[in-house]
Amino acid sequence: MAGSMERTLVFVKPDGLHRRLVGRILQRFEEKGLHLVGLKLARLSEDLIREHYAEHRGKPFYELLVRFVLSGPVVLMVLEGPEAASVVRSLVGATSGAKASPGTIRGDFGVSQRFNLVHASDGPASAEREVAHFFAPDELVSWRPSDMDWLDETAGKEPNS
Ligand code: FUP
Repeated sequence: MAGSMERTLVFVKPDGLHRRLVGRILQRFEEKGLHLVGLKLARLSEDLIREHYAEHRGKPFYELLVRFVLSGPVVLMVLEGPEAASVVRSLVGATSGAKASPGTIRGDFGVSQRFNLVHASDGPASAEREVAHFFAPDELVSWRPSDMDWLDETAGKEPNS
């Protein structure tokens, strides 16, 4: 049984598209063992973005953040795997690229706090909310990668069984 399987939301922000880093960012998640169950290119509406960042409303960076994310297209994805939300957050790294550890996406590809390439849900509860915020149910595709038995010991059978 794959009891710990989760889904989480990621979007590559406009800086990631302008810098042509979408493929390399997605590759990090795939290499780790997560798989796509949703993927789309979109220009987000202002309402959607303001609601998404509602917890930051009133902070000094809020308007600049909204303007930045509205400034170009984004690539949204839903990734599935064991403990997907925390696995993705550790691959993404700290908020500011200048402080993010080398080896993380933000740590390897940037030095900015605002232009930090990706948004990733910060836990299973926000992941569930954010997946529903950005994807309709019929945009998600459930499937099981053929190597899943080797990625998650809770998912498959014992060797040689
Ligand atoms: P994170 O969860 O790492 O994406 O970061 P937060 O939810 O704390 O912040 C959301 C976004 O606001 C960040 F991705 C970048 C932006 N931000 C700023 O521009 N300045 C700040 O001081 C803090 C956050």
